[in-house]
Amino acid sequence: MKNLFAFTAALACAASALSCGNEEQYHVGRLAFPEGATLDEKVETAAGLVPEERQLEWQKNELTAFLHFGVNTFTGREWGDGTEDPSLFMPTDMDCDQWAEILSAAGFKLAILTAKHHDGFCLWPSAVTEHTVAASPFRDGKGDVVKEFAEACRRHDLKVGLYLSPWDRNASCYGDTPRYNEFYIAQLTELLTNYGKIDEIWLDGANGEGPDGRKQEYDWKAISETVRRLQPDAVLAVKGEDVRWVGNEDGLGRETEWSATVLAPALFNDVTGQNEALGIAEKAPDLGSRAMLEKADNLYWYPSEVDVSIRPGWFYHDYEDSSVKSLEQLKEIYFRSVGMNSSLLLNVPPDRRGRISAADSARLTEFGVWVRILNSDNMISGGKEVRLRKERPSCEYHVRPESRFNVVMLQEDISKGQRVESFTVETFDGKEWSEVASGTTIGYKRLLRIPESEASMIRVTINAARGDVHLLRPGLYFAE
Ligand code: FUL
Repeated sequence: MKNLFAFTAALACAASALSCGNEEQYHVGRLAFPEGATLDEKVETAAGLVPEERQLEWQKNELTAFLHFGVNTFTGREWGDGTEDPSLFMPTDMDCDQWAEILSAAGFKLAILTAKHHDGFCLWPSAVTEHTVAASPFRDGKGDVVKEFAEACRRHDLKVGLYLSPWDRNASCYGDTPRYNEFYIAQLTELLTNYGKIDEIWLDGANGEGPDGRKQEYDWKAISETVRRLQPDAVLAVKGEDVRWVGNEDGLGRETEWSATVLAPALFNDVTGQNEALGIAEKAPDLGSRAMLEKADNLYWYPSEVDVSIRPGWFYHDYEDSSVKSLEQLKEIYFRSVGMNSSLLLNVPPDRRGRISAADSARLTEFGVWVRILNSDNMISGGKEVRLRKERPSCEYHVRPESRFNVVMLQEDISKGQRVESFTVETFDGKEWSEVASGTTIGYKRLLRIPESEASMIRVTINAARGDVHLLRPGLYFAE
């Protein structure tokens, strides 16, 4: 097995527009700072932290859909208590192709289904519990929602993700630590073995006590090893070590969002206790500044995912049909997630028929059209990836004549790390340069909304960075 903290690869820096003489030191996934390192040394080391291949692929998805579906859909609750009768689960007209078709057409690349929520009811016929679809009237007890979902996703070019709640309010072994861990790994194994390629496993953080107040200690190491063994390309989210919960459920990313963070995923925190030592959790406003690097011993590539529901609740409730988020709200969420170095995980819960409701489907279609138009016409002419060094930290790009734009898109090549700490964007109108935007981090993607502008050139200047900056060709777009 790869040594967790010492997997350092010295890779030649990739081709860039500017000369590229030096080699850069890369650390894949995580690193430990050398003992006694000064802040400057830590900053330099941090610049070389790069994502695992699976994290890099995940980041490119940008739009992921969440599908909360289960007994709560039929009880009207958000958290079931595990005593629900499986016969409640009775979608009258379930059609996973309808879900996948709508999501794919709206530009989503991955969809995550709640295979099991906190109530413990399994949407597949798990062999280790009777609390499953097999005990429901759905398809005469022969149904398997996970199977139908996975197959439909593949028919519509969507990657497949599954939510398997660690907290289980039905399992009698919950809280009996070794027994429940075995039970949970058995369920995970079923999901990772019987449904083809899985791209994301979502390990929710909510949990309460088991019967008689017993507290469950999860075996994150065994969970992670099971996923690595059975689905090496899948990312593990939230309690997993590949993808981080942004810290709220409102669709709000951070202005300053580091993918190289001092927040240790549960698996590694169990070993280092770094989060307690630093006094941080997922909600902390600062997870990666120099001040945090100074205090930390370890750094993790742990990019942010922004989860939010298209409705007030995570599960479908018909009384919320008139509270579906407006297109304006979804645009705002897009800029605050995809536009702030995060991935958007938008929940669209199927209704009691087992279909995406008309209201949600209409809104998703509008949103998808808006996203497509926004990204369709880059008004920069020419230009390519550049490596910006300290001595020459800016680059200029020509703008297509007679272009009107109000969004600037910046991207670092994160396969070479996340380094920008402060930047400025200026436009040139033929006579003078004017600043139109500025910010702190860029990372995988930064979208900056600016007043509607015209220009013959734009200039991006890096005011502070942790090393040479690998900037991809920027974008200028017009958002309706
Ligand atoms: C939370 C859960 O408790 C909610 O029910 C929902 O699944 C959300 C995405 O995560 O922690």
